Amino acid sequence: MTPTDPVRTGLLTRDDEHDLTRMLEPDGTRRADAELDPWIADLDVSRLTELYTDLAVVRALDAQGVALQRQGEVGLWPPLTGQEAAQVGSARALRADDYVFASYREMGVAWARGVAPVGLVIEWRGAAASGWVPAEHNLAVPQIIIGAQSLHATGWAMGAAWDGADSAAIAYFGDGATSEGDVNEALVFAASFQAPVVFFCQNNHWAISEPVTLQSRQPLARRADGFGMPGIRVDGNDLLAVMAVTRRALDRARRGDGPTFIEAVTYRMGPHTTADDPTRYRAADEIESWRERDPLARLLAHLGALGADIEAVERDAKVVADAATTEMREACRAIPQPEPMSVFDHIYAEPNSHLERQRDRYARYLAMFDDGAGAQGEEAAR
Ligand SMILES: Cc1ncc(C[n+]2csc(CCOP(=O)(O)OP(=O)(O)O)c2C)c(N)n1
Repeated sequence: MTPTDPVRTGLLTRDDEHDLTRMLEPDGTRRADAELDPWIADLDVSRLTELYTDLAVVRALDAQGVALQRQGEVGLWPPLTGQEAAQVGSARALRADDYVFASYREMGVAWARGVAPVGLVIEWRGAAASGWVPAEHNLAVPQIIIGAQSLHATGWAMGAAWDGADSAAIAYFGDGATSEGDVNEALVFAASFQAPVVFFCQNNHWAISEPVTLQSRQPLARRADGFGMPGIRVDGNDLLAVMAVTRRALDRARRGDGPTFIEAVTYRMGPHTTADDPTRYRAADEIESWRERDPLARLLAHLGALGADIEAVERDAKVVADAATTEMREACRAIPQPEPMSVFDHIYAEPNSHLERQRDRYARYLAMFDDGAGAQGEEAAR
C-alpha cells in the first residue's frame, strides 16, 4: 500500500479543481469574476510585464540556487519552481509597512520584498544567521520550525492592531504545516482577537514525502470555517487570482474585520530540498500534469492575448534574470568563510550556562584539528 493510494488508505480523494478561484485559465484566457475583477483593475500590460519579470527572475534564481548547491557553494537549497505565482502574486499585494513571516522556501517573497540576490543564498551557505536585516524589509528571518511563524505573525498583528496601525501581517506556510499545533493555535488566537493577519498556505501537495491527501480529508481552506474565519481556495499558479484574493484579504484585515485563510493550490516541481529524491515517492505523470499549469507560461499567454510582444517580454525578463543570477553567484562565492566559533554569536542577548557549555565543548572539538579552525578552537577554549 502506498500512502497515495486513497482507496486502500480509506482517505477521501480530492479534486484539485474543487471550489478553486481562478481568473486565468491554464492557456492564459481571462475568466471574468465580478467580485474579484476590481481588485486587480490596475494591472495593465506594463504592470503585468513587471510581474512576469518577477516570476522569471525568481525561477532563474531558484535554478541558480540548485546549481550552487550541486557545485558545493551552498549546503542546501529548497527549490520553489512551480510556486512563483503564489509567492510573487501574494507578496506584491503587500504594502511596505505590512510584515511578512515566511518559511525557508519563500525566496520569491524575499525577492519581492527587495532583498538582494546574495541575501537569498547567504544562510544556505552557512555564513550568516540571516540574509537580510528584518526591519529593512519588514520580513522576518526564514523559519525552519514548521509553522512557528504563524504564531509570530499573529502576535505581530495583534500588536499592530493595539497600536492603532492599519498594517497587516502575512504568514506563509506549507500544506504540511497545517498539521502542526503552532498553526492551529495561531488560527484560534487570530480568530479570537480578530487579528489583522493573512494565513497564506501554499499547498504544494507534498510535505517532504507525505501527500496532502494523507494530511487532510478535505480541502485545507475548508478548515478555516471551523476557526471562524473565511477560507478561500485559489489557483496558486494563477498570479491574477492570487493577487486579487490576497489584496482583498489584506483589506479585510486593515478594516478590522479579522484574519483570512488562503489556500493557494500549487505544486512543488522539484525535490523538497536538494537532499531529497522525489522519484522515491512521486509519480512522473503527476509532475507532467502540473507542467501544463505552469504559472509563467500562463501569464505570458495572457500578455500575448492582451497584445503584448511576448518574445520581447521574455527576452527583456531574461536580461534582468541573468543579471540577478550572476550577482547571486558572484556574491555567494565571495562570501568569506565565517569563524567556526561565531555560530554561537547572536543567539541570546545575555550569556547563559547552557550555551557556554556547548561553546566550550565545540571549542575543544575544534582544538583536535591542527588547522586554522583548531587554532581558533584552542584559543576559544582557553
Ligand atoms: C516542527 C518541525 N517538525 C519537523 C520538521 C522537519 N521538516 C522540515 S520540512 C518538513 C515538511 C514541511 O512541509 P510543508 O509544511 O508542506 O512545507 P513545504 O516544505 O512543502 O513548503 C518537515 C516535516 C521541522 N523542520 N520542524
